[in-house]
Amino acid sequence: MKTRLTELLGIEYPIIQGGMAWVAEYHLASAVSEAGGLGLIGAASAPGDWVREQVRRAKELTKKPFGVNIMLMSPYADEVAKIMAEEEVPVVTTGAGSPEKYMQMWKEAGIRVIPVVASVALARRMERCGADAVVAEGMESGGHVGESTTMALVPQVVDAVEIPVVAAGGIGDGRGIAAALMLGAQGVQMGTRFIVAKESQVHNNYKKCILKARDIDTRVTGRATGHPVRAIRNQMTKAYLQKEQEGATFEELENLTLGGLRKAVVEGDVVNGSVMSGQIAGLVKEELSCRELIQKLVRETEEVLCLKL
Ligand code: TUI
Repeated sequence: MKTRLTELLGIEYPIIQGGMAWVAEYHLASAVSEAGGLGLIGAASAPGDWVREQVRRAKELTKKPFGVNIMLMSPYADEVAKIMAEEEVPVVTTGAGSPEKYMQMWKEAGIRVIPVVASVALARRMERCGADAVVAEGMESGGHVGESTTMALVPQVVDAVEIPVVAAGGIGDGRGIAAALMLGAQGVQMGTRFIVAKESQVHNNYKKCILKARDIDTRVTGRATGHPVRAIRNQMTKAYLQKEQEGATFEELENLTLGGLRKAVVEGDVVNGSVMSGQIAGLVKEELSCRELIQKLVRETEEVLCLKL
């Protein structure tokens, strides 16, 4: 499955594992890279020391390329950005903002930079400032989401830029990967599917929640605060949406979600925590190792595209 993305990154398959906050740590990232995809460590809102340690652990477990996702709203973003250059991390992806101010430093360190974008305008800006590729992420994805769907966003970004485009949001199996390639993407990024991988260290309650979710079980909270976040519906999303409708203040709403993801991932509190997940949760029915999963995805994609002999 050679594409411009596999060539750019030196990986076997055009499959990136999303750099999900709290979920994407070095065990998962290194397993995905070892299996021929690109594994990412999610720096989320963690301090620099934690991220540096994660990077060093990943380097011990794989000699293949891996990356780090930097969540640009993090108070530690500046510090983590510098560590990327010091540790010569092969690939950096970014989310929830524009990484323009770090671009020169990363390019000088030889890092491949792949910002996640939710609009054509940001994709163009990222290309102009030197991005090597972009991830075009539709609102079917879990966590912080934009406005457009993957089906609408990806071909528009593909037409707008010359650099490779990676599709994300709503992709859960080989049919989704094949569809993304048909839209002109050079690869995919998948998050939710990897939460349930054997190597994923998330609490078993979180995995069970995704395994039993149906197509209609996610909700987007925070549209009113400007921080829309998709998660599996539970007591927290219900209370949040009710308060949001009643015109609650930003602080009241933030208090409901504060630390919610950690609560769900680490403590397994899937009732009051934030069980971030994409809309494809209903497609996820089994816990596989990263190698089994990636092999299955590649097989399914080839079958759909009739590439198999
Ligand atoms: O970043 C994500 N997804 C995330 S980050 C996250 S951590 C979090 N935890 C609790 C509350 C809120 C966040 C969970 N999920 N995806 C990448 C992404 N980036 N999606 C959309 C965007 C985006 C949105 C606006 C990127 C840039 C942007 O505007 C930047 C600009 O300057 O125009």
